[in-house]
Parts: sequence; structure tokens; C-alpha cells
Amino acid sequence: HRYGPMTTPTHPLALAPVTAPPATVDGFVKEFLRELNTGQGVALSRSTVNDQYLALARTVRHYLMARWLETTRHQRETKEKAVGYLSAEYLLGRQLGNALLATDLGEIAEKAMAACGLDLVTLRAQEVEPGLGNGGLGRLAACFVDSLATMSIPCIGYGIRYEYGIFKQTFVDGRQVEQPDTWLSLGEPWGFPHPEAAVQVDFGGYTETYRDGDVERTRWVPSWNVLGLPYNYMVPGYQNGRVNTLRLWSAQATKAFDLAIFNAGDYAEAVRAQTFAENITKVLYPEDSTPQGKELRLQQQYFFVACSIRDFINQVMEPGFDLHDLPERVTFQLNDTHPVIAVPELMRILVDEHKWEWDEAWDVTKRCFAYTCHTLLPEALEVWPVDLLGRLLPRHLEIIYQINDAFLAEVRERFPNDELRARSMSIVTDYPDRSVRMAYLATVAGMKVNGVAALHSQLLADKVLPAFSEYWPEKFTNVTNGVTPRRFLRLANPWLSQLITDALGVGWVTDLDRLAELEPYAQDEDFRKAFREAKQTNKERLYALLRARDGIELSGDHLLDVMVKRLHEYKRQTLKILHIVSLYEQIIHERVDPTTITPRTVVFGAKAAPGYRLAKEIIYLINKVGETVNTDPRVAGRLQIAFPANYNVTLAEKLIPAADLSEQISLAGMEASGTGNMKFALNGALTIGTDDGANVEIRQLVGDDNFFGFGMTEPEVAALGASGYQPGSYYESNPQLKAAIDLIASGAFSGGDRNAFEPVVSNLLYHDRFMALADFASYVDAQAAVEAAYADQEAWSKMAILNVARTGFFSSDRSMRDYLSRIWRA
Ligand code: T68
Repeated sequence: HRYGPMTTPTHPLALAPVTAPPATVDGFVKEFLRELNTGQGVALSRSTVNDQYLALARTVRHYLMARWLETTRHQRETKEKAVGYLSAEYLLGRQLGNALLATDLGEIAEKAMAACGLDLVTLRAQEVEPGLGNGGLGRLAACFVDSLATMSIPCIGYGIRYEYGIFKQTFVDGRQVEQPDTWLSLGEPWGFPHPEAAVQVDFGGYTETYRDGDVERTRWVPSWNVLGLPYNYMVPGYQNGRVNTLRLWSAQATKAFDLAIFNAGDYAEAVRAQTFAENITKVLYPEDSTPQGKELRLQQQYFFVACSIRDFINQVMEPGFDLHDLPERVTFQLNDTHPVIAVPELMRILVDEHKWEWDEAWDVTKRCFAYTCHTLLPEALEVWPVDLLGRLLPRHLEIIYQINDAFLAEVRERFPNDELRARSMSIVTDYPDRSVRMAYLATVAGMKVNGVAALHSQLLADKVLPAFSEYWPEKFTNVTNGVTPRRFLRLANPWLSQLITDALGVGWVTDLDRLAELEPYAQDEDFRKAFREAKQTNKERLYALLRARDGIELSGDHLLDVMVKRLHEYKRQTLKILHIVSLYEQIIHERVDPTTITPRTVVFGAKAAPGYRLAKEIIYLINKVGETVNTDPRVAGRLQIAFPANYNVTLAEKLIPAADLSEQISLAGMEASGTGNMKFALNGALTIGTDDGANVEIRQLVGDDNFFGFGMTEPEVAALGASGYQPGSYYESNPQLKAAIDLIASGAFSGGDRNAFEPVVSNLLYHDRFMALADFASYVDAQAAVEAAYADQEAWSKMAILNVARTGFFSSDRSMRDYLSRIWRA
């Protein structure tokens, strides 16, 4: 084989287990200089910050390596059941800080760098975060693999190594402009390519039947293929000696050069095939919650699951292993419908390649998969046109038909003479075009289906998949999302972390329920003072960052009001902007005495999908309102707005710990869960929020007195929708709302141009699908309650501390325990 055989070591040094370098400052310096000199090939005196960062990253890698090899060896030996997390996105954030925390090398590294005349903070800032996800769904996957490693649970995360991650957002004259995210261009110290484990993936062609002894079988005759090249990434547990693996696939051409074409002189044609193959993992689709009927996207999905299933089977397939035992070795957790094509792929492997009976294969397949749904928006449920599937994956389409036929036969048997029911449950639909409903396929195949917050799971069962939850009530379950306390509290908020540790000891980092022990400290004046000082430090750190990063000047001792998340109509950034405009309008028209208004700094962070027109208009509106408000002396010292471009994990880690107020204002019944909401509460921000997603659970846990709830409930939203919602009536009947909208339409924020915001204004007045106008009055009242509460700093601090103390439930460690007991070990 071209990679050569494995070797049997003889030298005693080669037989000894791999060990980590000494965890001392001198040991660290030695490793670092060796990496810089022999790895990077430069002398310290001639090295750039990037050289130094790369050498430092590789140094920390060395400390993890022994644990990684040991984890892998242990897994091979014990054959413990693993989680195969299948996700098209992992929004990891920077790796270095997390690796230093996991190895407890932070202080040593700081001293070692200082001994070399370098500053650790500067080197950490050099890292470009791998933005291999769009938002919540991708970040959730990253939190989950962190928790599984920290809990020493076997997991292999499978995904795609996009060459370009989520686009880099810039603003030009207030409008979003996208730039490619070249995260690999300065070197990639965390990825380990493994060409020896490359996998071939087939596409296209046709199927044919053939005789195999007495039986007639089907085989797939594909017409083209690519190679999947795996890159391994370390997923270190928190100070527990465990390192799990994230395996991301990169596409390569199977034949780099077609020699015949090359010899004939058509160099360009020979290279074309290579470009074509490599396109598959070129770029992350920057869509959030809307399906993109793109052929390339389906190619990405099949590419990474075909690689992953094959890879997992290769790993367990040793002599004596019986594939019938696959469900005892793995649950493949489907992170939304993006990896669902894995279901017919496993069926194809078992039936076509291993020549199993259909029923036998289906029985094993059903026990290997579970499905997590992340949405309620009907337009976000993925469907693939049958003609596209047939062209790209003809055999998989046949298998899907057969799964559907068998399933519908079962339904008809259980509910005879109920053809409507059978049709409503069909995986294949004819309307509006003949296509495959991936969520239905996942539900039929998965042993469990879960939503991501209590309310969401309820609505999923009642409104999105009602026929299925009636058919299989026990299949449906909830696992409320969580976030990793390592990255989002311990790393992001060292000052609050220190306070907590001083009070409770260090155990809380892996046992977040222990935050409950902070409860009495809410009554402790000294603790409250220290808590406020930590918040102030975080604000100053943020303001310094925004000054350096964006040239944004923020000043003053303000209430820091933060809304960060993808730009989406249902999330209602417009409701927030209406509130700001209303405050502004009241001040400039002298309806209120500005000195009675609580000084407030509002920070937005949001990317819009490049093709989402209205979302981009909303970004423009926010930027233009910001420009006007920030330069108007009438509101100086009372109200300022910041919208730093390119909100990402790295910025979130600075923004969230500084916030006083967390904006979670989606229309009830629309946000599946939210996870930013949890990060804010854990960092001691109070929430102003609707009864949506996990807000409901946050509110229950922290108590109504420590939460600013507002807006319609989901049943009220449904009722208003059914009665015929008319946004114009709210505009007409609420003078404050009317004044705000009129001010936007008057050109006050667009140098007199009355058309500048026409798309946003007319959408609000005549459509307002997400009922911002209906919730406006209630939102304004809740904001008034916020101002009143903030005026009493002691009382506010109590509430904020209680938010921290009561939200330990939202650790992703707890989510993992729930997945274990309700799904993976059920
Ligand atoms: C989010 N979904 C939910 N989708 O909106 C959020 N979609 O409520 C929830 O907390 C989070 O998932 C985790 O459960 C997404 O983030 C996407 O990013 C996405 C990406 C591609 C296609 C469709």
C-alpha cells in the first residue's frame, strides 16, 4: 500500500508510552523554543507573532498528545459504546485558551512566554477562530463535544472541514459586505491530516439489478467519486486526562491528474476535475434556518456522512466483529436533518454490500440513529427534490422509497381506511414538487426524536410532527440545550470565576449545579460589591477591545444592553430598534426629561445570510440609527449604540460577561431554544425576554422577580394569527409606536431620505409576520421596569447573582446526562 505497513517497535524507548513534557516553566520554554526553531524554522529573535503563536499552539499540543493516544488506545480496547455526533457544523471558537485551560497550563505558559520576552495575551489574540458553523446549531455541537470529553464519555464528532468558514462581515456605509473567511491561511496548528484513512465517496450514475445465486439484488453503478481526507482535532476534557476526537472531512480529487488528458496537452481540463472535487468542502453555506435547495449542499451532506459511517465501521470492524452489534457500539446523533442521508447510506451498506435481508438491515439501522430537531419554522424543514436525489444518489432514492413504502404499509395496517393520515405521514410528498421530507425520514428511522427546550419539544410533537407523535408517543422526548461552563464562564469571565471559586472552591467548573450554593451570597453586601466590580472590569475590557478592534468609542457608566444573535425576522431585532428609536424620539421631542432616563449603551452583533434581503435592510437601519443617535448632542451621555461587525465566538466571549441586560425577544413559539440566553444568565446579566424557547425554563428557574418577561405567549400568538393579525391597528392606536415608526420613515436617520428604510417600514406596517408591533407596548413597559430596577444597584446585583446561582441547570454537561439517559442508553 502506498502508505506503507505499520511497524513493530523494538527499541525500549519506542516501546514506552508517549509522555508529556514536564509541566514546568523551564520545560515549557524548552518545548516552545524547539517548536519555534525546528517546527517553524525561525530563531526567536527573527520570529513574527504568527510564528510564535503557531509554536505555542504546537507546544500545548504536545502536552495533550499522550492523553489523546491513551484515550484512543483505551477506546480500542474497551470497545465502550460511543456517540457518533453527526453535524455539518461545529462553531468551535479559538482553541488555544481552551487547551491551556484543559491542561491547566495557563500560568506556566504565561510565565514561559514572559521568560521569552513575549506576552501570552498577544499570542492568543493571533489565533483565527475556526468558524465552521452559522450560529446556535454549530456552537451547540461544539459545547456538546466539550462536555462529553469532560465527562469522559466516548464520542467521535464527525463533520466537514470547510476551507472557508462563515463569512467575515464588514460594513460599508452601514451595509453588510461579506468577505471570505480564510481561517487556514496563517497555518493550522490544531488539525492532523490522516491521508492513510481517506475514504472514497461515490456519486451519480444509475442502479441495476443482477442475479446473485437465487436472489435478485440491486447495485449502484456510480459515475464519479471523490476522496474524503480526514483531519483529526483534539477535544480535550477539562483537566481529566481525556482527549476525544473531532474528525472533519476534506474533499480531494481521486485522480489528481488524468494522465491521458494531461499528455494530450489539456492541462486545464486535467485540473478541472480536481477543482470540481475540492469544491465540495470549499465553503460553509451561510444560511441560518432556511433551506437552500443547492445541489452542492446535498453533495456536502452525503460526502461527510458517507465518510463518517464508513470510517466508524472501519474502526470497529476487526476480526470477529459482527455488524449486527453495531447498535451496541454507537448511536449516531443526527444534528438536525443535514446528516439524515446517513440513514439510507447505512441501509445501502448493509443490504447491497453485506447482502443482508432488508428487515434485518432496517432493524439494525433503526437502532443506530437518533434525531435532534432545531427549528419550528416550516420553511426551515429540509426537503430534497426527487429529481436531484435521483441524479446524485439514485440508489439512496430507491432505498428511501422502500423505507417509505414499508412504513406506510404499517400505518395503513394500524389505521385502515385512513388514507389521509397515511399521506400526511409520507416521507415522499408531491407538493409543491415531488420531494423527500428529511425530518420525516429522520423521525421514521430514529429511535428517538428530540426538541431542544421544553416548549420546543412540546410544539414539535403537537404542531410539526403531530401524526408521528401520536403514532409513536414514546419516541418523542426533550433535551434542553446547554452551554459549556468551561469556555463561557471559566475562560470568558475570569473575574466572576475567581469570585465563585473563592466562595465555593473549584468544583463548580464540572458540576454547575453547585452554583446553587451562591444563593446566600446575594444577601452579602461585600460579595455584591465584588460582583459589581467584576462586571465593571468586564465592561472596561470590552470597551478597550471595541476601541482597538472597531474604533468604537464607548464611555460612561451605563446599563449595558446586549442583543447578539443571527439577524432574523423572528428574532425581532426590529423590536429592539423600535424601542431605541422611541427613547430617542421622546428625548429629542422633549417628551421626557433626559436626566430621568437611565443611561444605556446598546450593543448589537448579528450576521445576515448574504441572500436574505430584509435582514440586510435591518442591519442598515441599525447602523444608520446608531450613526444619528451617537452624534446627536441631545442624547449624549444618555444613549449610545454600538454595532461591531463580524460577531463571532471570540467577540461573544468578551461581550457576554460585560452585559447587564440580555435581549431574548423572539416571537413566542419561534426560537427553538436559544443558547446565548443561557450564557448571559450564567454571567450575571438579567434577561428581558418572551416566553419562548429556553427563556421559559430560565424564567422558571430564576423566578419571575429576577426576569423581565413580556409579550404574548405562544397560544396567544396562535390565536392572534388565527383571528387575522393587522399590524396597522397597533400603529394607529399606539402614539408612541406611531411616533417611532414615523421618525424612521421621515428620513431622520437617513439624511432626509424618506425611502431609505421603506422595505423595513412597509414590512412592519403591512406584514409583520413576527408580530413585533403587537408586542411593542408590552416590551416598552418591561424596559421601563428594567430602568427602575437598575436604579437600585444593590437590588440589581442581588437579582443578577441569583441568576448565576439558579442557572447551573444550563450546563451542557447536564444536557449530555439527559441525552445519555433518554436516548443513548435508553
Ligand atoms: C438554532 N438553529 C435554533 N440553525 O434557532 C436555536 N439552520 O433556537 C437553538 O438554540 C440552536 O439551534 C441550538 O439548538 C440554528 O442555529 C442553523 O444554524 C442552521 C444552519 C443550517 C441550516 C439551517
